[in-house]
Amino acid sequence: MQISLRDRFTGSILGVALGDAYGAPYEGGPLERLLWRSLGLFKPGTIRYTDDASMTLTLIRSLIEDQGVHQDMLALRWAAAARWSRGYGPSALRTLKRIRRGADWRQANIHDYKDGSFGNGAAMRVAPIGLLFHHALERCDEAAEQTAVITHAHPLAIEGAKLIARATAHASDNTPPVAIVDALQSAASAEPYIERLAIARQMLDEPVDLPAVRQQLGRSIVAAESVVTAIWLACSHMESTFEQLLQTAHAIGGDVDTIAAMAGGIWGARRGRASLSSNLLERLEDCEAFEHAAENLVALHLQFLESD
Ligand code: R7I
Ligand code: MG
Ligand code: MG
Repeated sequence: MQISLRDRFTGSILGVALGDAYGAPYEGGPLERLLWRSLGLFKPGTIRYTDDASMTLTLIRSLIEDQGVHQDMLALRWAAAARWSRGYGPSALRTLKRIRRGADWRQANIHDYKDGSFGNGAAMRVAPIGLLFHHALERCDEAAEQTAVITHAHPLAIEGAKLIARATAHASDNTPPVAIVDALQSAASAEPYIERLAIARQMLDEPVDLPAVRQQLGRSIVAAESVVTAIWLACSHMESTFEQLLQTAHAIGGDVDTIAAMAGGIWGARRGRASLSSNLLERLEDCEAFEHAAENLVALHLQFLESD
């Protein structure tokens, strides 16, 4: 079956939002879960998304408005949209608040950690870059880095964002799962990613072993301990339903919303919107906004293709 570009873009962005929203109630320890269960119930019948999908949506709107990555504008837009109630990473929220108060992102991003944060916050929001530049992987890398560094200057956070962007790009080109991991292994340069991608590649040939996934790939909010987990999750569930992917994300535990969001973006880019169930979509907060943004991203992609 032919899957259109529009179906792949909307599938990917809705995949991010669904993974995030349906993963959030399972994230972290008992206290975090309790807090999210009360925050997440703000509208009856609606599943609330968190920082992962919020920053993804703002990134798409910024790409459209600015006709590409404009770092200073993007920093201001992310800062303006940040709300603690969306469950931001602690340092990321402080960085965005500093930018909101007038600090330059080039200083704000190294205030808490001198080399910058190595959290997974840069990778969780990068799917739009993979879609927009899926025809030009070097530009994809460059744009992923430009978006990452605004809040996450650490090389491991940046490489994590590049890997998720590339994985999304390959998936949107209909690359089969094993070939996605092979391509990422050739692209990776930092040891933690090279090692984990080799393990993930091997795991694709074996039955799913969740304790091994948790131990060897990781499940934390640190980029190096969640990016490859998400890539494995998407690639090992490429022929499964989205609900099955979510179920495995819940069972892995840890940073569930983010692992499911990153995996959901990759899965949706290959499988397309038509493979997402309407049961899940019906309850997603702001579902139309994500879909509309993804459609605008298709138009920008086509515009870039024409001018190349
Ligand atoms: O990376 P970030 O935006 O967090 C994203 C996560 C996702 O799970 C979201 O769903 C949301 O829940 O948060 O936020 P940061 O605060 O930049 O980084 C996350 C955490 O990584 C920090 O709070 C630290 O615990 C850790 N961390 C570091 N620890 C020591 N040294 C990040 N960088 C460092 C570091 O340099
Ligand atoms: Mg989150
Ligand atoms: Mg998270």
